[in-house]
Amino acid sequence: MSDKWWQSAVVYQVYPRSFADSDGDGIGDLRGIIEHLDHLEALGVDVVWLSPIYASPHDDNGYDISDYRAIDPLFGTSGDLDELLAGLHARGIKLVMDLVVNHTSDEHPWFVESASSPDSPKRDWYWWRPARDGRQPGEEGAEPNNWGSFFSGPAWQLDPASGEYYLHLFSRKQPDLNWENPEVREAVYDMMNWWLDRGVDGFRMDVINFISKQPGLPDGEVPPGGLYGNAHPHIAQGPRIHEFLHEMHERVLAGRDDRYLTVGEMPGVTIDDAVLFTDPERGEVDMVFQFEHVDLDHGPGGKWDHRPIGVLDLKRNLAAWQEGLAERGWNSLYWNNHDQPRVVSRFGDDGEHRVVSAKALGTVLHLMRGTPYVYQGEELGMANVPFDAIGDFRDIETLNHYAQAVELQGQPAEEVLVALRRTSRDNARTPMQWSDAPGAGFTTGEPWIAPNPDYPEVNAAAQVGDPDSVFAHYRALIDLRHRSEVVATGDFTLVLPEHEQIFAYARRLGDASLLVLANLSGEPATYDVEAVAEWQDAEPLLANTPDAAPSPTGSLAPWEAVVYAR
Ligand code: ISL
Repeated sequence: MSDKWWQSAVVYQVYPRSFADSDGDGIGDLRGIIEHLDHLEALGVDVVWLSPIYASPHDDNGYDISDYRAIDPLFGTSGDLDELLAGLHARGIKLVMDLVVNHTSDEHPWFVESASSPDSPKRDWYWWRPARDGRQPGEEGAEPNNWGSFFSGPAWQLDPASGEYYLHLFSRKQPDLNWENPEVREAVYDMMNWWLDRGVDGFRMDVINFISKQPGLPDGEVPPGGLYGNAHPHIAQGPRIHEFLHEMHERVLAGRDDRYLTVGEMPGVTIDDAVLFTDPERGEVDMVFQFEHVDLDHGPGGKWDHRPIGVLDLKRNLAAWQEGLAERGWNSLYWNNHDQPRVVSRFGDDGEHRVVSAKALGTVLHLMRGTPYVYQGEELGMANVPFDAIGDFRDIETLNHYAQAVELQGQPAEEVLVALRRTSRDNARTPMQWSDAPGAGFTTGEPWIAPNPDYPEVNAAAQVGDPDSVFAHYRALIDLRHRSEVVATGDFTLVLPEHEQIFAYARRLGDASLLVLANLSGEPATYDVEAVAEWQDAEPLLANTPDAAPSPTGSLAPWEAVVYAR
């Protein structure tokens, strides 16, 4: 079998605030997750990645942490976490925690102490800088450099007491830690060891490729029509990034056994970088989350500027990653997480073809080489949300963008809302749809964000026992990865590479091979059977329609996906 257990594993992401609410306060919690462990077991996943449950002011739904070792009372107690861990382990499921150490909350005692005085022993734990030369603190344009925050506005916040600014790449309540300071690194490694000693099985590392900043923090390029300089080239894959990640690996994971999983979230990471980050010989991380395939539909103006893309764009990009990490390193595979709009609405068809397109997209993703991630509700084919007005959104990135675009830049509100409906992170954050009960079975109270109105139709209760459901299809895909060494570790070759509707590929290992054929369009598709002659006498292994042909015929119905094995 595979040499690493995670090569044949599937990870399920739980966003606790939106998963299940056990106490009726409208916010998901740990006991809610405990109540739904059967769902995860039925799906057959191997690992749960739990988004942050630590003490937090919740400016960014827990990605702003004020105590890394405490459970936020909103989510439960430390005992609840132990019970969750035991319940998962009893079912053979591992628990991977979210590690958010590019920044802390501004309410973390480290930052409170750092901000207390320029002479504080922790002053240098964060990025404090005086006003730009010749400017008075607070004056327009006095920020130490021109960087914009990823959540709109400048990336610097003035502390009036000292007259200095601190850096925050995200919200002003998320000051960036200074990883140049060895004390900061030690404190983080200590905390990581503490969690592993407590029995968790690894970490998903938030924007971990941002921890080494370009010394000098140079100004960024201002894009046309933009208000701020782009920080990204000066913070991503910075000069010491490999050193820091290797040191972290040495200090935390190297002395332990092979049961752990580490995945680095890395916006802007390239294939060449990813090979270095994930080469096992280098001892950094097991795999990374890359963003190229989910950024393809972003125009020059960024995530709110939609650019239509086709099947060719998508499959060329995914194939390039398959090929790039074929010899060294490892891919993670995902369509969705708590930051992305729902895949069935984005690359599928959330109307007439919702079920079949959700299954087709699941099929092409899960049978590539890499470790697949399923985001809560994806296994039900949950779709984007028809948000009515700005008051329906909750996400800080979304609300800040709206305020900047409409109030500051004078863009028409209705136009901005169109972009938010399409791309807002809140599309992923509405309650998990458990049943057709009021509140979608998520809560008996008032949910913190309204459920998608399609819940009476799209929900777990309707799907779990139904062999034709999206859930059943995801379960079959997960099961196939567990059983098939070709799926886990076989080679990848794109088939019909120039086809504009069909995403097809072969996986090969020794004499065994597998053909995945998927029409990712709402029109019938034809193709040259000669190109797949090798599978004429193969067996259909899995399909998303009841009447899949016994061998490749040269045509596929809209959104039809079939897998042949020989
Ligand atoms: O892509 C981005 C920056 O290049 C951001 O849009 C996005 O926030 C990025 O994916 C980082 O996400 C992670 O860190 C954020 C948090 O809000 C997200 O929820 C998290 O997944 C800050 O902690």
